Amino acid sequence: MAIAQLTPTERDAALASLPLWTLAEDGLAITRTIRFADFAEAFGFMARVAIVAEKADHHPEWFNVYNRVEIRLTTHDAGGLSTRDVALATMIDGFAP
Ligand code: HBI
Repeated sequence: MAIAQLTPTERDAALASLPLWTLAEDGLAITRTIRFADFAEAFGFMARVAIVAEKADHHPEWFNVYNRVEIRLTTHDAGGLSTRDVALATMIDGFAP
């Protein structure tokens, strides 16, 4: 299903509501790095996010080493940021320590 990219105004408003996220250099994604106590905590977080992401059919790009999870959110179907990324980032913030 096609979904629209956020306009620059919508993107700025979204970033203002997500202070822990950074706009990627290409402007097409938002990123956040989260550190946990250890690998078990990091992986538990990823499992919780994965369940909700799968239900929403919107999936993070992420990279994990031990206690660190680097996350990048973008909407491939839109070629950039969409409301789906904002919703997923908000959900992720709710699971993060
Ligand atoms: N996840 N981040 C992200 N972006 C998408 O556009 C996307 C997705 N998960 C599934 C999905 N799109 C489906 O709509 C199909 O395009 C696979």
